[in-house]
Amino acid sequence: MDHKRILVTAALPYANGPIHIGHLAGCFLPADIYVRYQRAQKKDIKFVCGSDEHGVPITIRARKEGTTPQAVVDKFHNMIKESFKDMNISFDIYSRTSNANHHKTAQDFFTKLYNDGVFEEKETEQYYDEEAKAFLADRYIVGTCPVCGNENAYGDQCEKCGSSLSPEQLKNPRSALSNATPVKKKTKHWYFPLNKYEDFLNKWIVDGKKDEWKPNVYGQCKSWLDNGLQPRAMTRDSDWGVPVPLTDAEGKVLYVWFDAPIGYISATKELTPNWADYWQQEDTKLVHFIGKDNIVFHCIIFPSMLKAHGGYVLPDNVPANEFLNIEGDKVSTSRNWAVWVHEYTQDFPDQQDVLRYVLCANAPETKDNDFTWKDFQDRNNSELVAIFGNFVNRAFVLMHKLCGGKVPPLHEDVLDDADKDLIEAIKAAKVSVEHNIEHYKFRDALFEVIDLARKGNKYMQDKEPWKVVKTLEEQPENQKLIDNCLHLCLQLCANLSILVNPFLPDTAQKMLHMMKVVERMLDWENAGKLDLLKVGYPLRAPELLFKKIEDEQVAAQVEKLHANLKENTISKEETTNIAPVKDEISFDDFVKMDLRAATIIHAERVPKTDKLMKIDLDMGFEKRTVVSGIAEHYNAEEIIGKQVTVVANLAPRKMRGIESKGMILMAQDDNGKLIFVSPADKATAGSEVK
Ligand code: B3M
Ligand code: ZN
Repeated sequence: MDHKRILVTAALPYANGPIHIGHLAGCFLPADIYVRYQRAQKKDIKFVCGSDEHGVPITIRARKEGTTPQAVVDKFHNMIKESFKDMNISFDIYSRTSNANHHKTAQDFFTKLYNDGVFEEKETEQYYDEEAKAFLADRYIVGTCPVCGNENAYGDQCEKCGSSLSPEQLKNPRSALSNATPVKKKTKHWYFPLNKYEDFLNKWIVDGKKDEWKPNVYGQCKSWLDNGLQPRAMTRDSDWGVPVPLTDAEGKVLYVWFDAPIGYISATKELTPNWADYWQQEDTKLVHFIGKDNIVFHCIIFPSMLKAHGGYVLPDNVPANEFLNIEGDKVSTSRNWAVWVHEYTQDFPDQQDVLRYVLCANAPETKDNDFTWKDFQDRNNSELVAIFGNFVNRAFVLMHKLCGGKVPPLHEDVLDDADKDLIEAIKAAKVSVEHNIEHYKFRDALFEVIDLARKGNKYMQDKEPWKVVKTLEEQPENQKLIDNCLHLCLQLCANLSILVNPFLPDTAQKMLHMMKVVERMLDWENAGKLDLLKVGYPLRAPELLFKKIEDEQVAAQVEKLHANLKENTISKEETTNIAPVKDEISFDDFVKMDLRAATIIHAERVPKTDKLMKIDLDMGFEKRTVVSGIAEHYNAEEIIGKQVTVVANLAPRKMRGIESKGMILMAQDDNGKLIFVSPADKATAGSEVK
């Protein structure tokens, strides 16, 4: 379909901490590149975002710091907004979900669904902390695991043995907020029947989007749909959030993942009185830029909400990036292993474009990627400085030296193959940059831009106008060769400024200044043209576009990362996660346990459960099936082939009708993710672990 207007959203960051470069690389930078490109294409486009200011982590943080949730979100909202501005992320609006407009918009949305009878009302008993005066979400109840005796199991799962639990199964439950023993209390909630939207989603995604959407996005959707959807509560017991707009709903707020995506609508409303055009006209192209952990919310839940409401457009695409690691390690905010944007802009003032360049060149578009300071330095020094900056600088210096500071003419009569090839390269670059950006391939697009600059360097190097000038006394007609070389190099500079503008906006502005041309030249329709700078037009002296980054600068950054790492200062919440050492056992007890190396040969989620995965193992001497509580942490496909350690002589147990023979050993990383205890090198399946 031909779209008349585009609405771009970037995932609303939680206002319970500052943003780091992983956030930028995940969705804000790609969204900004896309939007800047479409603006240059003169498209009717809006770019909306804002802070996500609700949810349990914000209330927990406030409680810990002895302050209010509002104070927490005020602080981080402003900080995040500043970071985006510093990095030239060009939102048309950066709003926030604690404001009145959003509360009303979200409540109206809920009310419409309520009045249409969409929700299912259910009363259940839930644990309540009388000291903290709060209902306890699963993660805030701890107790003894009925399966393995771990005293610090969570209300939804025992991370020791992997059992999937409900809070009722815990022995000696206690509140993670106050340590008090919680009591059971009845509570009513409103559930959105996702199961009723399976047909709609299958038609829309599986039949409609599989070739357009990125494979990671489509794959996740498919596996959710294959496993079957279940009703989800869209309300919570809390005093922080958007109040549920019903008379019998005191102390209840909308679930944060119900209200947050509606935040895109509220922000558009705040931005323009024509907001409805962008949300309710079929010829709008809606694009959600997100990180991979948000796929289900943007592709399954929010579209179902929009469908249930009626009258809204659905996303045309949901380009989700994978994660960016730092120096080989996963970003962890609790360990402070991150490069914070507000610190970068302080340490590298006026070098926003360098970070934008590196994050785009190294974007986790198809797989997790790694940011290292060494790579940051290399890309700056050997690509931005040595290729792009060097080319532009030489073109300007030589034009001043050999052509009197003005754009020289082009002499058609002496055009040679090298000249013609360069002209073709300029035209081809426009086409491929455009194609790649339209298909959300920002890395490839950026490589095309750098490659064009590289071609410019090579062309100039081959033409050697600084040598030709020495022949002029004997062959004055050679001035034509010099003119042609610099004429084309300058037209190439003009083209580079247009092509680089979506990626490195500050650099494009500097180039405009040097060329003494107006902003309008950056219109995309000018890309590929060879008459952008008029013959005889005087240009300014060059200014340096990029400067070298020194070894000491990156060494200081690496040092800072390690110095700030909270490896040894274990926070209170982390100590509660670490179980005390159990009673001593004898060696004889130990050898009773039969541990074996095994290889995962097949895995699938157990339908209608969130956590259970059915795993087939090659044990060397036999094949067997084990049920493990890891489905929240892994996709079935990604674990096939992995080697694991298995307790082979554990008495079999039935889980959801499946006989589980043995247990796969798991540890936990800093983010609470379960990770396999795998042999470090390839082990023979079935070999004993001792
Ligand atoms: N607040 C951000 C996150 O998961 C979450 C996105 C909301 S988008 C509507 O990091
Ligand atoms: Zn357990």
